This record gives sequence, structure tokens and C-alpha cells, in this order.
Amino acid sequence: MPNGTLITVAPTGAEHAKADVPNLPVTLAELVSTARDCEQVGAAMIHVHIRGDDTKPTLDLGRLTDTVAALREQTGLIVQLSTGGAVTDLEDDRLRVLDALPDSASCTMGTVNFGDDVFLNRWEFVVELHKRMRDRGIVPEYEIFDIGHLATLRRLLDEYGPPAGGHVHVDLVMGVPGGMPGDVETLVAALRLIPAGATFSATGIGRTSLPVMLASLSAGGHLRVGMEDTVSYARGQRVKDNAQLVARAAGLARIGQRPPMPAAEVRELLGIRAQPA
Ligand code: KMH
Ligand code: ZN
Repeated sequence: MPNGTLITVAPTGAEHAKADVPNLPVTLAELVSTARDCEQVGAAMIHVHIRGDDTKPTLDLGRLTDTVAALREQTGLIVQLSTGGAVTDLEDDRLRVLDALPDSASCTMGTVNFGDDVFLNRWEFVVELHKRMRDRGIVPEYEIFDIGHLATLRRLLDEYGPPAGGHVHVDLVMGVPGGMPGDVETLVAALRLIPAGATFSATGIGRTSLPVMLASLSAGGHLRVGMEDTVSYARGQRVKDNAQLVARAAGLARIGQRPPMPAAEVRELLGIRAQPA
């Protein structure tokens, strides 16, 4: 059982519309502000999707580069960019995200039904992401939406070797309609397939947020929370802001005697180089 808990905040995502969720951080100022608040209450890493002036998801490289710089300047958080983007994003645009040189980037291990849409991740595309991240020294977080994605991860590591930093870290994204369910039984089933020596975090979408959080903590896992994954704090109660979700996760981690890990410790754990001066 690890001594501490990595808490990642995923504040925005690509799915919620600002019109439906007015407190969703979509501008750079809103993102930096929520990042600072989340760091204060226990987050060590931020999983970033950005929006354009029209509040819609974008993978614009200039904006991504500015976002990485601003988060580095104004927080001590580990900056992880999403290469998943939105379900409509093209492969070339998703690969180009890596040119913004974040500390870490997400790397999804296969295709999955995603509500009424399809989140497409062909094998050749996954391999290209893995290789480009290693070339650039970007540490991947392998996103697992379905149990079979763990078999793909094994194949990837067998055929193409370890990632940048040498350590394997997995994030179980549970409860997406079309992916694996967000419950204890499924989390336990996934554990058997996580590579030896790897660390894992888990997040539950929507109402699976709390059961997945508690199950992950009990199983020695780390946590991802944030408005990308849930905009409801409790039955009938909307999330106030991302820091509210991080604070709850940090409280549960402390109760479990695995308090939130500072970013420096997480960098060491995941093989992420120190923040550039
Ligand atoms: N927005 C989803 C289609 C990731 O960030 O890498 C994909 C996603 C995964 O959120
Ligand atoms: Zn994401």
C-alpha cells in the first residue's frame, strides 16, 4: 500500500457545455485560478483540456503552449495535456498536442463507445502516441476505459518497451456509458491486468465518482476527480467548483491514512523530470 495519494484534477474536459455548466473553467484565467485553488487543497497533477474563445474544445497548439507555460508559472502542479481531446478531433491534431511539451499526456489504450459517440483510438495511433511521447520525454498516463484496454497496454509495452521515465502509470476511467462500469467488482477485475510495478489511479464518471474513489483508495490506488468527470457533488447538489471535489478526495485520502502527495513526490514516483526553471 503506498503511503500517499496522488490526486489529479480534471477541471474541464471536452464534453460539458459552458451554457449548461456556467462554473466550468474555460478561459485561461479561469483554468489557472481553479488550478491554484485545487493545488491548495491537495491536487498534485492537472489533466488539461482547453477551450477556444467560443468556449468549445480546441487543440490549438499556440493556446496549448500558452496554457502549459501559465500553469507552470503560476502553480507547482504537474501539467498533463489530454491527447484524447473531443470525440470529433482528428488524429493529427491529437498528436500535435505533444509539441506543447507538457510534463505528461494522456494516452488512451483503445477504442470505446462513448455515449452515443465513438472515442476512436486505433492501434497504430496508440503506438505513434507512445513513441512520440518517449521521443519528447513526456510521461504518459495510460487511460483505460475498458478492461480489454489493459491487454492492449501489455501488448504495447511488450512490443515497444517502457515509456519515457521508465515507470508505467495507468488511469482507470470508469462508468463512461459504453465503457467498463464504475463499481468495486470491475475495479478489482482490472487490478489483475495492471502490469507488475505499475501505479494506478481511478475516476468514476457521474454517479460512480464516490464508489470508484473509495474502491481505489482501498485497493492502494490514486485518485482523479474534477468537473470533466462529474458536475454533481451529491444527489440533487451541483458541484460548486473543482476545489470542492479535490478537497473531498483529499479528506478521504487522509482518513485512509494516505494523505495527498506533493507534486515533487509524484514526479519522483512517476519518473517525471523536475519542472523547467
Ligand atoms: N474527451 C474524451 C473523448 C483524454 O483526455 O485523454 C476523451 C478523454 C480522454 O477525455
Ligand atoms: Zn480528458
